Amino acid sequence: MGQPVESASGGAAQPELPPGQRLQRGWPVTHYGPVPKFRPERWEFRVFGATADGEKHCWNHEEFAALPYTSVVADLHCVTKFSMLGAEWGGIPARTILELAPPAPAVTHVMVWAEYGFSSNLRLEDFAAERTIFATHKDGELLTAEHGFPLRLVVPHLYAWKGPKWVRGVEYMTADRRGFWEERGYHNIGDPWKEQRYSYQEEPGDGPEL
Ligand SMILES: Nc1nc2c(c(=O)[nH]1)N[C@H]1C(S)=C(S)[C@@H](COP(=O)(O)O)O[C@H]1N2
Ligand SMILES: [Mo]
Repeated sequence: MGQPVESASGGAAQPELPPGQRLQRGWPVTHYGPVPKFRPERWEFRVFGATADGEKHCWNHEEFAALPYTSVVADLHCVTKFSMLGAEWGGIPARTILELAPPAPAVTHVMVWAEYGFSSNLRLEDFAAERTIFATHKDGELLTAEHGFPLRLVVPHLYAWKGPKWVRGVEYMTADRRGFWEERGYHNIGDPWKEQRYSYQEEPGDGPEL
């Protein structure tokens, strides 16, 4: 679901699953480290780094939850080779954040930060993609703690590690820098359709020196 029927080059129909992936029934929990406890009074979502106005932008939980809500149907592809198809993610599009807290013109990448210092870097174009969404819900229900409550990023066209669970903020960057898994052997870009799993597959220009 959510994948084009024809490939960009025209012609062959695209399979539902990216190469090397298998369909998973149910929804496994995959992450590094413990599940953080949500403390609403301490929670805030921060946009910082190279913002257009040079200021930090913060929302508390109530303010963030009041932002315009939408939904996106998207698949989740874990680099460990399972895929979950056709989930409906509800939440706030990344584009809304870009509009409310615009980046400076020099921004090329973002670092998405989560609880316990987990992070993932994205090219600005991937973050700004129409279907990139900060999800609060899946299939109409609030996310559970282990799946990222109160907020996780979903980047439908990239491997799932590019979408941190328990997100707390976004750093606008004027140069690329590797996030948690990108420093630990995973590919800097992570396109599942190109099977960009590991950093040793990177080509010049795909990411900063390791
Ligand atoms: N904060 C945080 N987010 C994370 C991870 C993590 O280790 N920490 N793992 C990622 C990986 S590798 C995957 S496959 C998905 C899994 O999401 P799920 O547990 O909801 O299936 O979360 C991603 N988000
Ligand atoms: Mo994963």
